[in-house]
Amino acid sequence: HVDRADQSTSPHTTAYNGARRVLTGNWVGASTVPSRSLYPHQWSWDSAFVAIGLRHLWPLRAQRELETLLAAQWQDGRVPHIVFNPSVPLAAYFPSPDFWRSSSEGAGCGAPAGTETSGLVQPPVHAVAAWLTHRADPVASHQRGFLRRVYPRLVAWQRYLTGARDLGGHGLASIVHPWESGMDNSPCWDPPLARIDPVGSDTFHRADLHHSRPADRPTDLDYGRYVRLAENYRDHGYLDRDCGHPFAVEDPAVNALLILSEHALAEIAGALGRDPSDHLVRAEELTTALVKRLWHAESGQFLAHDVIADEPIAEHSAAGLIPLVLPGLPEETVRALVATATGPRFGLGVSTRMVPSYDLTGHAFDPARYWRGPAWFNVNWLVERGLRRHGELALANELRANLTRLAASSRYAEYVDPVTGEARGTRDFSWTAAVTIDLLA
Ligand code: 2M8
Repeated sequence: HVDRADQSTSPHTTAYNGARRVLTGNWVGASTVPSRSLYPHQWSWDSAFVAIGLRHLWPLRAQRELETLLAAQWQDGRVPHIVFNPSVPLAAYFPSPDFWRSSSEGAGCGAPAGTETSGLVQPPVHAVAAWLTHRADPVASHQRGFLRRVYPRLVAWQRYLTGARDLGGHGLASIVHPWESGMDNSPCWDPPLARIDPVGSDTFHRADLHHSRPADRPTDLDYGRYVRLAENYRDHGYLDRDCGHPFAVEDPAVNALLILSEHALAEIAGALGRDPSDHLVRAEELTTALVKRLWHAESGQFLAHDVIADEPIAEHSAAGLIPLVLPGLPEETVRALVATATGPRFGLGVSTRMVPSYDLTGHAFDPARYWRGPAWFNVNWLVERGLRRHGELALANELRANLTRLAASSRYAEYVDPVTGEARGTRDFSWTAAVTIDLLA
């Protein structure tokens, strides 16, 4: 810990204080919005990253963030990707609650009756966030029974993913919509999305374009396909077994975070005096499946697998580097991932300041457009942890310095140009602030 009193004007202090201001401003009473303008509800994996930052400032608020999200969990175990705030006007975000109609259409899956949510999920970072939040103030956590209350919910969430969502039959979780990856318009989804007939762009109204430059966002054609897939899921009651998912992909980042969360559940079980071995066995089995199914030695990284076409998706995105965050990977896999991160596709420490979301040399690379090239702060926080875990300290330190500097200079941008660091998307973005706090604390 750095003595902040002695460093009142240092860039470190400025970045930390700015990040605290963002998290203060985006707190809405029982949770945090990703952005006051663009995303005025609660998002699932955003809240996990937010808790990881909040725990350094207000540990009870971090617990509350996760509890609010988990209170909207469905009885089948899914943690919805958006929990809607009923006081926000419907027109503020598309698709709004009247599109998802979770409390009625999702009733067969045990969607809550009193809260409106989406029917999709997002990457499972929650057990990791819960464990880190507990560790920030174990006494207060224990007094409130935090772990005891969240543990069964987190277990049910993980089991939903390894159960109903094992659509490929190899033990890995599948996503059924690009929004579930959190990396909405990644070029990885172009091949499986090409099979989806888009709805007309005159049938919906995008609220995002009121708050962000169209060149920084997905296209109307992307949205036409997102809407088609979400409608299909809803119209089948969000039942995975009935819906004949037209889009099903095993994503390396989602599965790596699932495994990391299983390790966190082992820690939580241990802290609760329970036997952690079931979680450790599952983590090991999932790691074996991940490497067997998604590792591509010739690419030097993991690739997503299209479950419907039953083939790997030959696009290189940062999702394929995120398994670096895991313990228990084969040593040659770790070495190859570091070589890929620092090689021509991602340029870390050479041509980029942060890992781009997509291959710099790829045909679809665009340094401005959302998940098709810009660098994202949560992704880079995961890469930083992975580099540090595997002893790449110089690279990790450089990435940490770049990340915290760019967060402040971009006014906590949603994403930045990976080469120039120019701010993109919205500003005062919660997870950008949260991971900055975590790296500076
Ligand atoms: C973005 O996704 C939402 C849909 O969920 C959107 O574009 O409207 C993604 O960047 C996603 O990863 C993120 O969780 C969400 C809120 O920050 O925004």
